[in-house]
Order: sequence, then structure tokens, then C-alpha cells
Amino acid sequence: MKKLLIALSLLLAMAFVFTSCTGTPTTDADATTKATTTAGQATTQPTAATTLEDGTTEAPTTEGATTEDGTTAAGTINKNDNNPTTASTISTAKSTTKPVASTTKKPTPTKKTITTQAGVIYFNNTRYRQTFYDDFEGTTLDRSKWEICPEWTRHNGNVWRKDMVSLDGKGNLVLSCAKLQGSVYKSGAVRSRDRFEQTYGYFEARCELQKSPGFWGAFWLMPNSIDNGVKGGSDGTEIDIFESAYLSSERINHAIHWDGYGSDHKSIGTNVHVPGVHTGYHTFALEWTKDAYRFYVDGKKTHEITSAQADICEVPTYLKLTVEAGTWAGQCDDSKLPDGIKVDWVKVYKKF
Ligand SMILES: [Ca+2]
Ligand SMILES: [Ca+2]
Repeated sequence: MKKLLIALSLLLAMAFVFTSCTGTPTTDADATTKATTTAGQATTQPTAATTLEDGTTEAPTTEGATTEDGTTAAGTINKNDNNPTTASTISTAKSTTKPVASTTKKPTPTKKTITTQAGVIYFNNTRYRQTFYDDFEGTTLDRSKWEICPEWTRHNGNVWRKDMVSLDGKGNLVLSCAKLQGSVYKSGAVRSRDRFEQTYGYFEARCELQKSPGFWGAFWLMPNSIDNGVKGGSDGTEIDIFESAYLSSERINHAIHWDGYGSDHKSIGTNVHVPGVHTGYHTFALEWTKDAYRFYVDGKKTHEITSAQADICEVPTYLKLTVEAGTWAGQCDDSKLPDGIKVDWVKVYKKF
């Protein structure tokens, strides 16, 4: 009997141990911890989604996805070492508000990766990738993209002054113009020299023009040198995408200048009628290829200069946004000052 009782006690003890092992709650606790960690990584390290031209986002490009030209998507975006303002930077900044978990999406088809890649446009049957962008948000000019032009004496003794350059906090660069003293007027100017320079491409700026006579706004490209009488314009050309010097007749000037500004100076240009151009915002653009300069206002081609008319510039240029005062634009009217132009954004693209 004693042996039987001992055997029963052993059986009861073994049953208790078995029940304790199978009822442990630590498995659930571990699962909860792992799930929380995964979600935390997804929140703090979202995969960059591709921002489309219309501002919406697409599923993120698969790391190393191959495009039609054989390069990887990531490498294509980042290979422009000269420009810190790459499309990928813009895409990443915008995508943080709407992260898309890469692990829940199927890989994007190769063709779609190209057509929806951030900053890619098709223009005149050419594929362009964005290389420069500034929308002038905030209240401080981005000095990594722009330099305020030196305080030079300009046309008719008028001057550029640094206090004529500001951001209005509403998304615009403001280049002002005002009276300095006597018959001298001052105005603002910026340039991307030593920050962003490019040969060929599509250049675009959205601007609201000045409304007072005696001044003109301009979006133009400048090389680092324009040699006198050497190699025509191929070694350096000033390219005036627009100059708003015709307030009363609502005309816009497009022009190029080369071989210096002395006796060898040469120039081709024209002015075109653009009704309402001094009212509201308008987009001014240039497509610069090896064969031609093509000028556009609000998406409509307004002028073209071909290689048959002038040697096309073959060297890099930097961007300039300026307001000038001078008799070319008529007499200043002090009662309409201060005035100036607003620039909503600047975008530049390069063929690839
Ligand atoms: Ca803007
Ligand atoms: Ca030359």
C-alpha cells in the first residue's frame, strides 16, 4: 500500500510539472515585443516613396531596380555629384509624411519605375531628370543654391543692392526695386555661380513681374567667361530666357549674347507679345540643346534660335534671377515704388 501511495504521488508531481511547462505566458510576451520593434523600425525609418510630378506618392523603388539604360534607380537619382539638390532629396523630404512600407508592396515594374521616378519629365520627346529645384519656402534664401549678386553698378548708373533680396515667407523669392538717391535706383539679384552650373537642359521659372516702368526682371544663364572673338558663342554665351523690359506693350525679350561685351560683341534676340504677362504668375522656360535654344512662355513656344544662326554654347552656365533699372525699360515712376518681381520656383532638368 505504501508503495502504491508513493507511485501515485510521483504521478501527480509529473502531471503538475507538465501542466506548468505548457501554460507558460512568455511566448506571447516575446511576440508582442518583436511586433512592437518591427513597427517602430517602420515608423522611424520609412522607405522613401517616389514623389510624382502631381505631388502624389508611388510605392518606393526597389533598391537597385534596373532602368532601361541599365543603371540602377538609386544610382540614377544620386549620380549628379555637382548638385546637392537632387530629386531624391526632394522625394525623401515629402515622403516622410506618407511613408509606404516596402515590404507590403510588390516590386514596381521596370517601365513604371522610369515614368514615375521623382523629377522626371518628358519634353519634346526627350526624357529629362530634375537637377535643380527651389520653391523658396521659408524666410531665408538657401545659400547652398544661391549667392546674392555683388553690389555692382549696372545700367545707367543704377545698382544691385543686397537689401533688395528677400523671401516673403509665402513661398516666393522677392527681388525688389526702389530709389536709392537722386536719380539712382537699386534692385535685387541672385545667381547660382559655384553652386549649380549646367550645360544644355530644360530651365524653367515661375514669376510675377514688376508693374512699374523703368525696370525689368530677368531669368538668364551665364557662363564663367565669354571670350572676345574666339570660337563664336560655343565657348560661352549669355542666354536671356526672358527680360520684361516692355511693360506698356506687354512684350517679352528673348536673346543671346556672345564674344564679350566690347567691339566683338554679338547678339541675336527678339521680343514677343504676351498679353497679360505683367498680371499674375507666368512660367518662362528654355530648352537648350546642341542644335538650338527654344524659348517658352506658359508652355507655348515663343522663339527659337538654331545652330544655323549662332554657335550654340557648349560650356556650363549658372542661373541668374535679377531686376535691373535702365532707360531700356522707360523712365522710372517714383510713385509706383517700391516694386519688384516674385519668383515662385525654379526648376532645371538635364537629358539622361
Ligand atoms: Ca514657391
Ligand atoms: Ca566666344
